[in-house]
This record gives sequence, structure tokens and C-alpha cells, in this order.
Amino acid sequence: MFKNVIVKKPGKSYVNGLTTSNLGKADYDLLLKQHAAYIEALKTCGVSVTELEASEEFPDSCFVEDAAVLTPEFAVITNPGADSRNGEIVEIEQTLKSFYNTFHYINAPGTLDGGDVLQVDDHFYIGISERTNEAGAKQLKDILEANSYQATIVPLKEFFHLKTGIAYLQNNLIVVAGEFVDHPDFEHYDKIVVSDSDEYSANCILVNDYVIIPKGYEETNRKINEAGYETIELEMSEFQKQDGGLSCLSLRF
Ligand code: CIR
Repeated sequence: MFKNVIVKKPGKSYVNGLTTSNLGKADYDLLLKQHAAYIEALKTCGVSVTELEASEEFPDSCFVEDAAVLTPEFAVITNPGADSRNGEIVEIEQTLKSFYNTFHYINAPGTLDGGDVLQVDDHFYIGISERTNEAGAKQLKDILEANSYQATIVPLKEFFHLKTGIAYLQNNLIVVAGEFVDHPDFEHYDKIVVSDSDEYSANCILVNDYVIIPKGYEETNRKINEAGYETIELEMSEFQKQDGGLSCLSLRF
């Protein structure tokens, strides 16, 4: 069970942040509404929410997941792969000090974004992407393996981050899209397969008794319901415009 989440309010500079999408400029007022709904959904899931103030100097800093990797025993402060985002780790480490005593760090030349890390019980998958390099992935693997976790490094072919295309629910069940559908590393899982046109909905999050998924993906929603989960659907349009998904917006622990 997750007890806590950390989220961060998007600043006005959000609309000028990093993106590869061609979905247009984000609408800041709508973005704030969507962010508030995200926080409400998390509260419905029974977690205590720590909300950090907006930081104009870091346009992408609402995507807090990229700055840390958390286990019940320790926090790993990442070394985010985008220069404009690297300074985000300072506030996240400071905030996590209220919750954690043990910290590990990803150090240069290693880079790593939390969005490239998927936890499946005591096994972590670490993507190598535009943001996470081999050295960063290897550092995290070593930290995890030294602490009784298993870790597998997965070089990505197409996805932006590992979790852009995969989520773990429970009981060996994963939600997968694109390059992960037939990927040998995920062969032994039961799968909810998301079609290419609905790929964005593969980034969903299980938070205690609910799966939070983006609104507008009926087939994914139905399949998750059929697997026995209650879902909460959220409008995510303004986050999608900046390459962000549901998992990126919180640190859950
Ligand atoms: C970025 O390019 O870093 C942000 N615009 C989006 C980050 C999304 N984070 C994630 O998928 N974990």
C-alpha cells in the first residue's frame, strides 16, 4: 500500500517546457484544473499528498517522478538527462528527507530519469532512453542489487521513457503498448495489450485499490475493469502536450 505521494504544482513556465509532441501549446488554466483533479484522485486512493509549490525556473518540474526512484527502504536521487531539468533534484531530495534516512545517488557521467524505471514487486526494469544512459542504468542496477532487489536493463527503441509504454498492476499482470508487446523481457507476464492508437493509456498507475488511467481510452478502461480493478479516469490533455503522463506527476511510496 502507498501511504504518501509527492506532487508539484506546474508553474506558468510549464507551457515553454520540453516537448516532442505536436499537440500545440498547453492551456495553463486547464492544466491547473487537470492537476487539481489528479490530486483529488490520489486522495480518493487514500494517500497523504505533499504538494510542492510551483517553480518558474524549472518548467518541467511538475513531472516529479523523474527526480527520484523510491523503495520502502531508501531513496535514489537521479541525475536527470535533460540539462534544464537537472536542478529539480535539489528540492525533491530536500522534501524526501522528511520521509527517508537512506539516500543513494546517480552520478555523472551517468544520467537517469525516474520515468525509465518500472517496479514489479522486487524486480526493477530500467530503460535506456534519450534521458537515461547506460552508466546511469548500471549505477541504479548496482544500488538495487546491493539491496536485495533484482534489476534488468532494457534499451528502448521507440518510447520516450520506459513507463511511456508499460505499467504493472498486480499478480503478474502488466499493461503494455508498442515495442513492449512482444518484448522478450516481458514475455512471462500476463498482458493487457494496448493498441497503437491508444498507446498513451499504457501509462496508468495502480494506487492502492484504484487504477488511475487517462480519460478517453474506453478499451483500456474496460480491460482493466475486467481484470478486477476499479478505475479513475482523468483528463490529461495538457500534460500529454508536454510528453507527460500519469506516472510522471507523482512520487508514490
Ligand atoms: C520532459 O521532457 O522531461 C517533460 N516535458 C516530460 C517528462 C515526462 N516524464 C515522464 O514521462 N516520467
